Amino acid sequence: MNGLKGISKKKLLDMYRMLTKIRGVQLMIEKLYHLDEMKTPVHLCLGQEAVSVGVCANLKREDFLFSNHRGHGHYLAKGGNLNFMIAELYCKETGCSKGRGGSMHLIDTSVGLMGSSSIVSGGIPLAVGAALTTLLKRENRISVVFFGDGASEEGVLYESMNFAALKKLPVIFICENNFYSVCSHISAREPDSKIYMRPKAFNIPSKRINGVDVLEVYLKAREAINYTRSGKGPFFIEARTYRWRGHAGQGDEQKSKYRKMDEWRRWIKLDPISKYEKRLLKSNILSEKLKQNINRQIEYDIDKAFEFGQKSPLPKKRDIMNYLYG
Ligand SMILES: Cc1ncc(C[n+]2csc(CCOP(=O)(O)OP(=O)(O)O)c2C)c(N)n1
Ligand SMILES: [Mg+2]
Repeated sequence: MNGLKGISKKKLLDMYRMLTKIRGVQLMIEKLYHLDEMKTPVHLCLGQEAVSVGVCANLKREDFLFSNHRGHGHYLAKGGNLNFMIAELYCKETGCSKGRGGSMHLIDTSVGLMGSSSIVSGGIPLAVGAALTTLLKRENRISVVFFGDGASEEGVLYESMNFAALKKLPVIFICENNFYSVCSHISAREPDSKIYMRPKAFNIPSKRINGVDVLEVYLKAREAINYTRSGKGPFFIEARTYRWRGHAGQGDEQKSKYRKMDEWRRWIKLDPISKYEKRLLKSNILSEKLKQNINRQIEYDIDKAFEFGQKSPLPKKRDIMNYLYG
């Protein structure tokens, strides 16, 4: 049965579940972070959930994904294991990076997450390299990289786009433009903030999209992914979104110092989840009962994941040299 805009009911509900899951996980991390048991800096993606969900809902397990420091939503939406992600935040042996990476260095090749990098823009050339491998091996998968507006100011993006366009590589660049790099607004950093116009200099097709509307993200990402999967080369998406909290950690005590408060309030009202939820309820795709069941299940899974993370063992001292290369 068709739901909205020709998208199946199952897909619509899967996206609702994933949005709700990512939101719930972020709120729980924020709630428990002050206990100082998660020995890792955290960069919450509250407010930005629709970009991860809308893009990844179009990807296959074997597609490569590269992420950045704000990567919880990317990992979960790609099919990542919640228990393993939370254990990683507790730096436990059972974490997806065996407790060696923490929040900014998630990796799980079993679902195609080839790594998240704390080096701003660090994932971009890796995604292009992975796309080159795919092309040379004639495999049928694409490579996708998420990065921020701040990363779009790094020179490596332009080298990477040039090479990707030259070789028609199957790579999709997703820039999550949340307008801030730490505390600097984009208008204080760039003379012209039309990020999506820059790929055009390399003949890479690009689009600016509304990153708080999951249906728009899903549909526009689908177009981009179909284009790239069919062998036509790279595609670039600038998804405009907003980070609700500070750059790192809980809350945002500094927000009135570097943000305009009416800007903040306007974006909070554009909450990607409540708007989507209302739409689903109105179209009878979601009922109050189903909503409650979904939310209850997610709360249960989140509680279990935190319990798993807390109770899991730390890596052993004798294994300290494992996974080092030199
Ligand atoms: C190469 C490099 N430069 C600077 C930093 C410090 N730094 C960490 S996150 C960040 C801001 C990145 O902003 P953006 O790419 O927009 O991502 P967002 O935090 O907004 O999601 C900076 C400057 C870094 N980690 N790596
Ligand atoms: Mg940013």
